[in-house]
Amino acid sequence: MSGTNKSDKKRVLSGIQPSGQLTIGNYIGAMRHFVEMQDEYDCYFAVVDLHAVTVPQEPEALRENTEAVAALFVAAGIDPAKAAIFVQSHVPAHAQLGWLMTTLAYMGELERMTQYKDKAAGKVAVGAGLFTYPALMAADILLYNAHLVPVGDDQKQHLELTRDLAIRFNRRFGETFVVPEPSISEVGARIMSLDDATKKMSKSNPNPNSYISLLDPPDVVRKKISRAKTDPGREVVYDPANKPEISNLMTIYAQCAGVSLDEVQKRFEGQGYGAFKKELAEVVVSVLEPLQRTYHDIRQSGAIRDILRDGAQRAAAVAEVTLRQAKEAMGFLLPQG
Ligand code: AQP
Repeated sequence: MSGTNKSDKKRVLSGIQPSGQLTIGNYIGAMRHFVEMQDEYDCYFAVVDLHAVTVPQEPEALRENTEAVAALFVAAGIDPAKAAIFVQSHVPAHAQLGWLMTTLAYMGELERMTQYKDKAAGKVAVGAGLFTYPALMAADILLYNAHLVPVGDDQKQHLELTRDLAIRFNRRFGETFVVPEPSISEVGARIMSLDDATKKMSKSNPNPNSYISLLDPPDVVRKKISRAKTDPGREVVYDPANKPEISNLMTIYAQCAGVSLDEVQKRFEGQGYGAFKKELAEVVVSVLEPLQRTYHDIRQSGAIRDILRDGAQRAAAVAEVTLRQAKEAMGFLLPQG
């Protein structure tokens, strides 16, 4: 198999788009799992800026968000000495293999992607990059021959397409890529909006009251949680079908406090939504405060650019080997030297 690990550790790859300020949904669904995996696996975590530009981005905001996401990786506990933290566009192999994957993906497959349908809905002009996004995401993963990809539930369909493309490539051109497995946790893989529990919490939602940003000051967190929509009644009971709003808030509590949903339910028995929301706000603040302190220290130190330079070098060393193997397998005449 190509791209075999230098170490015996299995590989992990995941990415987050710098398309806004990261939310507690990104943290619970993805980032905290990155931290848990970094000791056991050979990890590569990317700020996927090429994905972010599949919808319009303000240039200054994109630059700022790219550095902010990288700093949040570190603030959340990813150790750059263990995991390579890098910016996707700093490793040109992503765009190159992305193009090759676009040639393998079928229109019908891409048309079925629910994220594309959601993001394109109601838009007069939709960029072609939004449509081919899953082919680039497949390239991101396959370049590292990643065995595992920690993601939230919304990325499951893209992961299935990545597996299909890897299998298709291997059948057509010979064994080249590892077929990756998604790593999706049972609880917290889909945190919902604070104002509508039928919608996923998203950093690009124009209503800031719909999400808790990882950089929201404590008082903003308290205000957003006190205003979060709740279901009729007052019982703090986990019942996603009939009480989706309170069940979502209970999931956030459980994930931030490190307790089970059962424990949350028992703890707030007979207390009503008001008391629960007050404690929820404090639990969230207790996770965010230390993370924000580290974040501001890292930003002030200016260390992030060095971390990203080193991360890109480590990532490119792996990605370029795989890209070369894929191109060779497809019949490209490779440049000499
Ligand atoms: N609400 C969520 N609950 C759990 N996990 C989530 N993720 C995103 N939202 C939630 C996971 O976070 C990782 C990074 O996501 P992304 O930035 O690549 O794009 P996304 O999935 O489209 O996330 P957003 O916040 O909704 O971004 P925008 O608004 O730009 O589209 C992924 O693993 C994702 O599953």
